[in-house]
Amino acid sequence: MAAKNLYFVGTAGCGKSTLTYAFQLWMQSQGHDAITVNLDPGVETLMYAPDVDVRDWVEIEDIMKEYGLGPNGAQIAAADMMALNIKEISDVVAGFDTDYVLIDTPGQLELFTFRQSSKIIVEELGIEDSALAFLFDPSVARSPNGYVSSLMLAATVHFRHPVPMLLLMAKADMLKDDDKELIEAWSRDQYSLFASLLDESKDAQTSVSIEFLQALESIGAGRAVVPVSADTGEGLEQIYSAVQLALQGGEDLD
Ligand SMILES: Nc1nc2c(ncn2[C@@H]2O[C@H](COP(=O)(O)OP(=O)(O)OP(=O)(O)O)[C@@H](O)[C@H]2O)c(=O)[nH]1
Ligand SMILES: [Mg+2]
Repeated sequence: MAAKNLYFVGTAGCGKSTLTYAFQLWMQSQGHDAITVNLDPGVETLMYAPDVDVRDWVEIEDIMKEYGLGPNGAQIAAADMMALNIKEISDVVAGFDTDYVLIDTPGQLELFTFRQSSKIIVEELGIEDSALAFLFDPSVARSPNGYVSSLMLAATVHFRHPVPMLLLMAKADMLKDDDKELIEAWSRDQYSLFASLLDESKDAQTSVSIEFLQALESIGAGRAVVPVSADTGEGLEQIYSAVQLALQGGEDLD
């Protein structure tokens, strides 16, 4: 049986790397095999030792020096070089006997979203068995307008990578209970989100948010957002069941 690929995706600093590792530890504590793959060629320090590390093939520092590029240009070059090396990277990943491959993606979300190289990477690693975990950053998504922007971003990523996608509210431990309840209500029921948008001091952004929200609904992007925390372990089990459901019709690995 092919391993399942789960990509942790989201804006810079939203908690992708920490959650990738926390989820690996949780999987292992439940007796499931999971390896981690670092797809971020620019990361300087990681809090875990990835089983497969793209920096073994491509390193930002070297690219900057060799081609005289700045950090962003080098990221783009690195993404293309990763795609050129993806057969070899994918062979190394396939060499592990594991149920799950947890993939930590770069903070430059636009690279993963818009570059053709990332589509090549996802395909080569096995698109059939892949899912995305899109992380909302609570510092953005706790306001109604920020929540709608996060949904829009998630919808854009999903549009580019049409595989099952889970929406996660990262760092849920940082949210006050009241905020968490409100966000859960928004995620269950779009009318409560409409109500909160209208409650906020109404400005030009509010009407745009409402229009976008209506558009998102009509393309079916409204879905539950699961609160998760790498710190407390909240929601990790739900990530597992949601991926099982999405990729295996709900049977447990065991
Ligand atoms: N309180 C809390 N902090 C967290 C959690 N997850 C991550 N953090 C903190 O958020 C910061 C960023 O975490 P990272 O895991 O490096 O985020 P990232 O999305 O991988 O960052 P980039 O790869 O640079 O885009 C760090 O200071 C983490 O300690 C969490 O669940 N709760
Ligand atoms: Mg990271």
